[in-house]
Amino acid sequence: MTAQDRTVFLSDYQPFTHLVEQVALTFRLSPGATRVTARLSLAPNPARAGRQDLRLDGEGLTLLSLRLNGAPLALTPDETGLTIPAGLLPDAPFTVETEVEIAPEANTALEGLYMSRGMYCTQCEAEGFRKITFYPDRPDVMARFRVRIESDLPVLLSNGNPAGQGPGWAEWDDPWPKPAYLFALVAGDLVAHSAPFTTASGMPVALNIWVRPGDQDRCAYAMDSLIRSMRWDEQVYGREYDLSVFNIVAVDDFNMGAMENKGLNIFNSKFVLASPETATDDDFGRIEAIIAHEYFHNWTGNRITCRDWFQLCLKEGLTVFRDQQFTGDMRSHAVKRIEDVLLLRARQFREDGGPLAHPVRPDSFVEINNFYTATVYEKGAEVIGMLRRLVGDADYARALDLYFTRHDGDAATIEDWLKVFEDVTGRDLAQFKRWYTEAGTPVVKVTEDWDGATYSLTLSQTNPPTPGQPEKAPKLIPVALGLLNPNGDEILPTTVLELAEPTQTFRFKTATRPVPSILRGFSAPVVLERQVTPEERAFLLAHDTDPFNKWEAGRALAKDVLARMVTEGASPGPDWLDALARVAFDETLDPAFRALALRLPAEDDMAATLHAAGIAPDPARIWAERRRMAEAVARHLAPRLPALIDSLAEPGPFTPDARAAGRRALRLAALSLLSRVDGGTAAAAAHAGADNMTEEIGSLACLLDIGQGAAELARFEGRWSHDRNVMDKWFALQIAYAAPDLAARVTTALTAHPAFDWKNPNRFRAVIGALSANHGGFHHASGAGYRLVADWLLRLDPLNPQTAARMSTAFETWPRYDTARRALVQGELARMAGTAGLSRDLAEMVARMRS
Ligand code: 0A1
Ligand code: ZN
Repeated sequence: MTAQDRTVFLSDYQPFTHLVEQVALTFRLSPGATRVTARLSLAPNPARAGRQDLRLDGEGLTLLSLRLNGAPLALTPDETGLTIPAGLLPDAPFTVETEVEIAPEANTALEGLYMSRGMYCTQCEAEGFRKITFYPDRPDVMARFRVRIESDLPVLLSNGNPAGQGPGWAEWDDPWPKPAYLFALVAGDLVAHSAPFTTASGMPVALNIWVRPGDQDRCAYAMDSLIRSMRWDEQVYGREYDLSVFNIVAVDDFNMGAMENKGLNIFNSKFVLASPETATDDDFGRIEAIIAHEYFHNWTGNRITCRDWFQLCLKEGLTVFRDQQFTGDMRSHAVKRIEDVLLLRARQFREDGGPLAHPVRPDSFVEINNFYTATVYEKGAEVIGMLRRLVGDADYARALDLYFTRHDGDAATIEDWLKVFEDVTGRDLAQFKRWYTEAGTPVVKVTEDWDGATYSLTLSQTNPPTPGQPEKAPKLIPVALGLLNPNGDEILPTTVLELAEPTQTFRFKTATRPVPSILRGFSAPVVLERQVTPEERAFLLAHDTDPFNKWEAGRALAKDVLARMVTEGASPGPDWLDALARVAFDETLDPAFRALALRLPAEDDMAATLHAAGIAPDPARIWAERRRMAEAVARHLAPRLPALIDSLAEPGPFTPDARAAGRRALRLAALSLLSRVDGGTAAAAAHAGADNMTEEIGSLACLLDIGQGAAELARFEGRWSHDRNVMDKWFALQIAYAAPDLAARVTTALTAHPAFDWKNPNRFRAVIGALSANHGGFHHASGAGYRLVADWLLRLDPLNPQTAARMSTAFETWPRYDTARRALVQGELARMAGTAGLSRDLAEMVARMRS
């Protein structure tokens, strides 16, 4: 069967034939032979006329017994499930009981019930429940679950509220109807870091973070983040928690970041465990954001879920948007926005501009796991940000209240979501909906004119073709605009222009020619094209009152400089270097912002930019020129760097708050520059004296970047070999900082390291993912980078198709490069496609990238 034979279409949606009122599950846990009994209370669905067969999904299950209303049935399942013919089914409510056997210890795909270092855990989103028992495994089938777990392990957890326990067993009852993808079970030798919480309306909740013995002293930050998330959702969205317990479990083997199972979130341990010695500021930030994200899903995802998997952005886009708001409130809105846009451009624009482009709400898929993408998540969040800007904060709040009251308990759609905004505002959102249904990043061209009295701004949009969508109608694009006087005063505060036509002109009365600040706050996920002089960019960098556009001006300047270095062999001029220095040493600016301003454009970003300008990027040259740029900046700033570094030293013990983290980020940015001129002296000293992981690894990176740090690397390994999450950093760092000619060789050497446990997704990503992200190394002209990544994907695929498929996106950018590199990538894609037994996951990805 080819990948395409299994295509699922949104247009084929039909409600399920039956309703599931109640599910009773019993698990008798055993690594090689777990018994699962399921008792489903069913009734015909009145939404489906006539008698219908009952189709239950089930994969890899050994069926031991099957009963209908208590009477044994002799039916044989097929490869993907079990059908009970309509003729056998009563017209009234009935029960189906099954007993199956599964082998969690043999489950390397980490989907369904599996084992991670002696502990049982589950991952059911999107379609993992069918690997546990026969069931209608689709999100619009919502049922009440009662679960009994039998095992000698001390901690036995499932969704909902505890409903009794004794030696060797525990029961759980979840009062909230839920789809099967939110089911979870954990059993293990675990300890809890616990805290009490009382909801706004006075309901007590026991909060527990379950970890392996020895890790409980690394849960405080996750717990603090959880409590702040719960309070924030009450205060900002009016949403309270709804069970007597909230459990989080940390597991070492996990395909993704974390999972929002009702009342029992399961986390990749790297997004829970943190101490100053083991976690960087970035880790602390990610823990806070992911804890919030999963918690926020309790309302946006669980109480209101998705009708079908095409609606994935309904829960993911909204929940990402909410976690972004939360982080902004906790830390800095300006810094958070810049970081989010960097990520959006690096991942989503890249996806949208290549063979894997798809709409925020796709209309077909082969394997749904392949659609947990930057487009669904990050662009899905951008679409909500645009909607909020268009309707305003007050109507956004009213629309969300209506969404929660109207759809609580529903499996909803994007149409339902947009309808609440239409009902609250009276606006017709038909044109806006194209953001959900059409892929691709719009390009907005800007031209302007000033006649002495009126300033005219003309905006034109083009919507580039994407796979399967050659033609597109114009979108509704909110363009936030401010106008500045040449003296820096703001003459028009931020105003939202609505670009709805292919071309529109907006006019403003002004007696001076203004400097426009366009797309403030990155008000729409578009590419802005405008001829701007370096002087005007420098002016905006110095004077823009919008922090995002202030940063963006500096970014655009740096990209222009680097582009000219790559294409013309130019050198960074004093104007740009001075402008950068002014920001770097401006004490009135947030250190975190200054650190971001000092970050040079990424190589992959430069490659995309050159490609957009019609130039085939040369990765080796981009790498070399970017280094030359860093050296020029370092020389220019050098005299003032030691004082800056000293002034940013944090007195007293480490705190993970945003203020301290921002100071460390700027200090490390300065240290990295200084290393290029002092031979690494300051970085080596900082490394030797580091008392936290941010400084320890940050200073080590400085050394590796200048070809030093061998002794430090060895010491680091000796010190941290017992800690998996820290050792992931050790693996990744060496590859990230390897020069293009060496990257594949360094990677190969590390894959021979005894600690390279490639079946562990975190370790696999730390090594193979790091090579994919090393632009010069991955795209090396020899093809060694491509070959090595493809080899390892082929090796991982039979064991863990989901992670193999996800990581294959490394190849999605091939159309940007020269014919030789394209041929090399096509060769690897063809080799993968031609491999016998390729998973559906990887086969779909490879097929999409080849076409
Ligand atoms: N819903 C989760 C993401 C997720 C999706 C699939 C998974 O399967 C391995 C795991 C997690 C989230 O958005 O956090
Ligand atoms: Zn999510």
